[in-house]
Amino acid sequence: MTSTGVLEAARQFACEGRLTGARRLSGGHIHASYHVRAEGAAAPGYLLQRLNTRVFREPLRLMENVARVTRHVEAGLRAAGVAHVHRRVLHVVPTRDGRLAWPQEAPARAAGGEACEAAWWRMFEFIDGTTTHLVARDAPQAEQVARAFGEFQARLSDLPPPPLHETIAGFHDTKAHLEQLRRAAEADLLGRARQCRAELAQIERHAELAGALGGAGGGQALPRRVVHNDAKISNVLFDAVDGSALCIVDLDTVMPGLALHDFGDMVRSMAAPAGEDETDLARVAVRPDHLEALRRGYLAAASDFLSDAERELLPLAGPVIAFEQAARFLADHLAGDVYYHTARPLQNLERARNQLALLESLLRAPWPV
Ligand code: GN1
Ligand code: MG
Repeated sequence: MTSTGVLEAARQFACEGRLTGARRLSGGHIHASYHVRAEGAAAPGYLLQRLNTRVFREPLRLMENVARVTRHVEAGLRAAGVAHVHRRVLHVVPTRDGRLAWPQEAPARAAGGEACEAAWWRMFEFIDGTTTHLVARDAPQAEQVARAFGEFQARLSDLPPPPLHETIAGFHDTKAHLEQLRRAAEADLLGRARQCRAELAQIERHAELAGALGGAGGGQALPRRVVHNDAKISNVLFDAVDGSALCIVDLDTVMPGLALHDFGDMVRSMAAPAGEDETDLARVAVRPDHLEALRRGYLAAASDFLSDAERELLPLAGPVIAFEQAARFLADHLAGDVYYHTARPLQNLERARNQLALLESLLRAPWPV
């Protein structure tokens, strides 16, 4: 996408100042993100995103959710007298005609004659002076992030009806992800199944994890709450100066789900010293002090609303989500890397191996008491 094309999209939004340039931001497996500079605006520029409509098929419903969630969190922060609210929650910038996203019409044919897809864009105020992390630097940082996601769930626990839209159906349906993997292996479109027999077998050995959060306390279903659904450390902005966790981002999958799925993603992204793209699997090993910090941080914010059944199943949340993510990466490898952005061949297979190493390490790690 050319810089002119990005600026053309940016100009559809009700932003202030003169837009002077756009820079592609790295990170994120799904959308393309840009920092748009604006001279003379109160905000330090804008975050413009081209939405991946293969993954999120209904951009306006998605943005309705994001707008409701951000407004609710903002109101809660203001009511609690929290300082610098504009740095602690995303702020949606609507289009000039008041819509939450801009549908860019597809040109009939691109210059090269190749068909071009329509695109949807959205904008937020940019939050500057922040950094992100792919893994937790130390146990206090892990504790802080876990508390931040717990507070996020707590703030959304009184979101007024109606329920949020389901932006991706069955998003954390672990059984469905396992089935999808089995189908991808069966179809074996690219002849890759032979090369990942060991990983497929390893997943099958842990297949019972797919139903592990299905019920507790005599088969009772766990409560559905408004949760983030992608609660990894890279979805938190930290203050570049004091290192504190400032703002939770990537709100595309905030919708009804299980609180434990969020806790599982916290464990998945912070228990080990290496992230999901690490290929040295010796580094993908659980740090027990981080596990303890995650539990402490999360319970500090969430213990008021968690049920006994949820509390009992906390130790299984990390393994379930590592299992699910391994199945998703492996299924995408088998299907030809159609879902997750990849930078090199075999990256999804390597990610699956990484998540399986994490899973084995989590299953061996003693749960802190
Ligand atoms: C995707 O776009 P990103 O990197 O925040 C994915 C998550 C996965 C994650 C793996 C909509 O998130 O579910 O856990 O990659 N998001 C979607 O890191 O599929
Ligand atoms: Mg995401």
